[in-house]
This record gives sequence, structure tokens and C-alpha cells, in this order.
Amino acid sequence: MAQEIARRVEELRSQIRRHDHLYYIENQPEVTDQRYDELFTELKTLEKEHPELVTPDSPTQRVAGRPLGEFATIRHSIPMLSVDNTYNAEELRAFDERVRKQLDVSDYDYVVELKIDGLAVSLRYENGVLATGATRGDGEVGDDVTTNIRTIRSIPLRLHDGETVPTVLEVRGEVYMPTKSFVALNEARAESGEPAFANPRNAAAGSLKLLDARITATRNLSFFAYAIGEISQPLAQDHWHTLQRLRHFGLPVNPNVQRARDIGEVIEICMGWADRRETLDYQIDGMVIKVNRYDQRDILGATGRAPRWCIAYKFPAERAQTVVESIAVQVGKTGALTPVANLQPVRLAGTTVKRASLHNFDEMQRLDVRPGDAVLIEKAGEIIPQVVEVRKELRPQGAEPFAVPKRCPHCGTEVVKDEAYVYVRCPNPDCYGQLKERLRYFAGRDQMDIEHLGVALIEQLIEAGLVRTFADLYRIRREDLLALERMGEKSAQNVLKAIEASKTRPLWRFLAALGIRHVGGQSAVVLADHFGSLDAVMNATQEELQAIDQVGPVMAESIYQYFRTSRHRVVIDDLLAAGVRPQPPEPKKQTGNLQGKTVVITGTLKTFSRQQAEQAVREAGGKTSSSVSKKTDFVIAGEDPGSKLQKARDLGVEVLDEERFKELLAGKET
Ligand code: 3BD
Repeated sequence: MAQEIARRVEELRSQIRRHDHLYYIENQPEVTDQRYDELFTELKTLEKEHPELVTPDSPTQRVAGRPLGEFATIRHSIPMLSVDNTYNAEELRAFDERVRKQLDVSDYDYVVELKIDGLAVSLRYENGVLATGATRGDGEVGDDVTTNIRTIRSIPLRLHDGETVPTVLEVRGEVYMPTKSFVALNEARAESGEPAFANPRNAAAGSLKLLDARITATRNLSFFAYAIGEISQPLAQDHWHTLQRLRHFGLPVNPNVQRARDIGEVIEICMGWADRRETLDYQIDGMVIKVNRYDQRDILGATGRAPRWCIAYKFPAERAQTVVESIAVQVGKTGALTPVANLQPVRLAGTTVKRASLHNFDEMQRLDVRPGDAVLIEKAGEIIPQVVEVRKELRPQGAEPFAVPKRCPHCGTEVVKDEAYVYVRCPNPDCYGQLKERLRYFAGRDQMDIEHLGVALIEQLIEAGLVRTFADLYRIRREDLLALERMGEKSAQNVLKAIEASKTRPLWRFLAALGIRHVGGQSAVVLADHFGSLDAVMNATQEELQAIDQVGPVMAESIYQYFRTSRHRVVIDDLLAAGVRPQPPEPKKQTGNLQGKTVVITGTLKTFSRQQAEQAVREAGGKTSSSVSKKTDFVIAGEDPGSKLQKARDLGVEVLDEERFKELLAGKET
């Protein structure tokens, strides 16, 4: 029993980590927020019942959503908190009970806002001028996306002067992509063979975190303000009037914000919007309910990471019932076989759905989906439909479980089961199905970005026997192309030009394009920046890889093994021989205030966890060490510092308190 629980805890952790990675790093979530919350809640409950199982690396022990690393970072002077979720009226009433009990009065009111499906950001205005824009990140530290923020037309670069603007005004709000732009963007992506964004939030995040702000400018992002962060003098006594003031400064505040006198009104407003959400030209995924008065907010305070004066109500995801006509097996670029349900077409949230992902065979068996079953489907973040429930009471007689394939449906090779990753895979590196997916991915917009090389052409090239490896693409001749159906002179030229242009893509694109398991675009950027050259990445040891902040043991092993496989070495040599020259990243400017300094941290700090403090040192260009020596430049001493402080004094090493440390990070001279 105890063993079973320990196993379940580990399983939950590994699933949550995987979903975190898909969500935060790759921007490609696989499950709904609700499913994620379920996994997280189950883990939290088990850990509470079995505290001996809690480990420091459990997902419950940290705040998710670290910055991605390709931008400079900004530390939020006041942390950006999260909001707890509720899913029904009963939970909303329970929230109100807690508020009433703690306030011990009945004269309080709520502000009810739409929950915009976007990305939280912080905008800092200094003397009325937009100084910086940052993503929420993990709530403490976010990415500096000022250049991209400045392309958003609804964000004023200068606040209106009609009223006196505070010297420092940090506005928090949501950057979002209007539905029309979101649909158009996904259509364009589908046309060029790129994966669709799962929801407007991912589209907004993906667009805001582009390294090239010129592309951000084409994405038609917009913004709504909903809170203030740091401020030099308060704007009002309550949230409602603060929002009015922000509006007067020329900041976009959502016009549908409402005041409610009690929880009954709150619930009425929430349910009303659940039905009317289609009338908006942006997507909302719920409502946010906030106690209005600041003095009352102060009484309520916050638990760890969410204020007690605020709660989100998440709309139930739209569901539809239909029938599984058959289950098909797809092969991915790394050979993973995934089951897909072919459905009787059904309307769901604005589109007709014919297929739904079953993710993997474990998930298929967990749900017990069988051909012929009546199922409920739901759109994960509004776009990718998935089967969430089987109506077993409606199961037709004789509906048999779908057997996990023993052979690859494309090449017939016997499959192998990958215990750790719940995937069944085709081990044949020459499998036609895999080859097609690998090439498609290689040429995709987020990898080598070869324009005009879509799926149809890739299929033609493979079938004509012209392409079997990545490098073959670079050996295609004009007359090869002209021999293909539907290929004119002009198109052939365009294709050749696009292929030629891809030879000098940045190293990160090259690394991403190889299709190394667990390495997506963001991880590739991290690897390229860290190692600086293809050779260095190829020769990195597992320890060196794992020492990188955003590389976990699974990714480290995957990368290490990839480059130790002779077949992959051949692929790379072949690409280089064909003239591909991945461009090393531009060296980062060395401007940190702790450049070249060695720092030892001892004792407990008030505003940083140990990890955060170490990260701050690294970001400022310094190194941390665990022991004090003559080479130590500074010792940062928190509360209960212990023997390291004494050692520092003995050796004459400079000792800084937390305040001094923060000043140093902020750029003040020592
Ligand atoms: C919205 C926090 C507080 C200022 C904390 C009360 C969690 C995303 O329209 N108010 C809103 C919306 C989001 C908010 C607050 N009001 N926080 C709010 C919000 N009308 N979406 N959020 N966020 C924003 C978050 N993001 C990523 C990971 C974890 N949490």
C-alpha cells in the first residue's frame, strides 16, 4: 500500500513536470487546466497525508513558470501573485464565507471582472512614460519584453497628463489576442504546416516572447489593465476607483467590470457571462472576483502565493457528445505511436470536430475508450479536442478494447514499449511515417523555417525517392523539382531559394530542427546560448547538460544519447558537408553588477529563497559557492548565518546584509 502511494506520487510528479514543460516552455499544452489542477490537487493531498514523501523537487514545492531565459529578466518589486480557482457556485459561496468570517463585518463589496484568456504582464511607467514591460514569469522574476510590449497599440507609451500621474506607476494586466486575429493566425499556421496555438493565451505568450519585435507587431495583441503593483502614491482607497483612475490615464480597462453587493450578485454575474462569452471579440475562460476595499484586503492578506481576497471562477469547458467511429494510430517524428479517435462529426465551440487526441495508449486505457463508444469531448484551451469521458452505459454490445499495436502501421516494424514515457514507439529509424514527420518538423517555421516546403511537397519528394535524410534537401536540383507534378519554374526557384536561405540559420534553430526528444525551441535556445557552438553541444557531458538551469535529467540524458548515436552523427556530418552552417549566438553583453565575483550566501534571507538568491547572483554575472575561502568576494548574511559568517570575518571577506545585497543587484556601487 505504502509502496503504491509512493509510486502514484512519483507518477503524478512526472506527469505534472511534463505538463509544466509543455505549458511553460513549449507553449503546447496537452491537457485542460482543470485536468492539470486535478493532478496537482491529488499530489498535494497525498503529500499532506504522507509528509514523509515530500521531496524538495516536488512540483508542489515551487512556483511554476520560470522565465524562459532568452530575455533579460526583471524582478518584480512586489511579487505578482496567483489566483485560486473555483468551478461552481458552491465553491464561490465557500469563498464568501471565508471572507465574511475574517472581516467580521457585512459591509464589504466585490468587483467582478472578466477573466481574459491572455498573459499577465507588468508595465512600469516612470514620470508618465512607459519604462519597462515584463511578463509575470514565476511571479518573482519575469522576462523583460519591453520592446515587444511597445508594439501593442492599445498600450499608451505616455500616460495622459490631464491628471497628475504618480512618479512611479506599475500597472498589471493581461495581454491578449482578439479571437479574429487568433483564428486568422492559426489558419495561416495550418497552411504553412505549423502547429496551431492551443488557445489565445498561448498565442499571446508565443507572440510576446518572440525575439523579433517586428513579428510581435504583426500579431495584433491588445491589453486590459486590472491591478497596480508598485506605486509612489496611492490612486484611491479601493479597486473600483483605482480602475477609474487608470482609465483616465488612458490605460485600457475592460468596460465590463461590475460591482456586486453580495455573493448572490456575484454568482448571477458569473453565470450570465458564461452564456454571453461568444458576444465578446476576445476569449475569456472565467471571471475574477475581488474584494473591493484595500483596507479589507489588508485584513484578509494572502496565503503563500494567492491573495485571500480574490478568487477565480472558471467556466466549465464546453463539451459535446459523439461516437468514436474508429481509432487510428499515428507515428510521430521520434517514432512515438499515438492513438487518435476518428469521430462522428460534431459541432463544438464554433467548429466541427472530426478527430480527437487520445495522447497515448496509457491514457486510452485509463479512459477505456473503444471503437463504437459514445464519448464526451472537450477542447483543451478551446482548440485541440480531446476525449474526456466515455459514456459506458451507452457502450454497444461487443465493443472491444482497441489493442495496443504490436507493429508500426507505417512500416510494420515490431514496436517497443517505453515504460517511463507511456509511449509505444516504432524503433525503425528509416520508417516512412517518421521520416515524413521529421522532415516536416525540420522545415517548420519554428525550426529551419524553410518557406514553400510544406507537407504535400515533402511527401512528393519522399515518394520520388529524392529525399531520405535532412541533407538530401540541400542536394535537390532544379530539374528534380521540375519533374514533380504541379511544379512550375517559379515555384521551383522559390523552393530552392528558401532551402538555400536555411543554410545559415541560427544554431538554436538547427538544434531544434534535429528533433531530439524532449528538446523544443525554447530548450534549443538555452542550449545554443549556453554552449555557443554545435561542437560544444555535441561534446557536452550529461553532468554539464544537467547543470544548466532549464535542463532536467531526462532532457540531459536524451541530448547526450542523441549525439552518442552514430546514425545521428552521420546526419549532422552530412548536413555540414551539404553546406549547412549553423550561426553561433551573439555573445551576451557583460553588464551584471557581480561580473566575475564569487559570492557565498549564508543564513535565511527575507525576500529571496536560497535558489532565487543564487539565480539573482548568476544573472548579475557572479558565481555562487558553498564555502568561504580567500577567493570569496562577498558573503551575503541572512538570519542565523552560522559558521560561514565567522569564517568570512576571520579571512577579512566583505560581509553584506540583505539590504546591501539588493542595492548591489540594483546597480548601486559598493
Ligand atoms: C484576468 C494572476 C490579482 C492582481 C492577483 C488579484 C495569476 C494570471 O483577466 N488579478 C484579472 C485577470 C487575471 C487578475 C490578479 N485579474 N491576478 C488576474 C491575475 N482580471 N485574466 N492573474 N496569473 C493573472 C497567473 N498567470 C500564470 C501563472 C499563474 N498565475
